[in-house]
Amino acid sequence: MKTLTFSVPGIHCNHCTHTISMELSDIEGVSKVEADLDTKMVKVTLEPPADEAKIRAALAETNYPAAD
Ligand SMILES: [Cu+2]
Repeated sequence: MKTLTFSVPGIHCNHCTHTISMELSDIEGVSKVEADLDTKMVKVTLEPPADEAKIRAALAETNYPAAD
């Protein structure tokens, strides 16, 4: 299990953080999602089969792409 942090510039309100949390939590292997409105950072605790690429893909699909 590891924790990855993503910068998501598109976060602008609590609805955004809620949407991101819901979408990422649906991914198998993701155990915890913390999306922060102030820092626009998303912290994800995961284990296989979830990985960084899957989280990035899900963020992009939800229209909240992670910054590089
Ligand atoms: Cu919003």
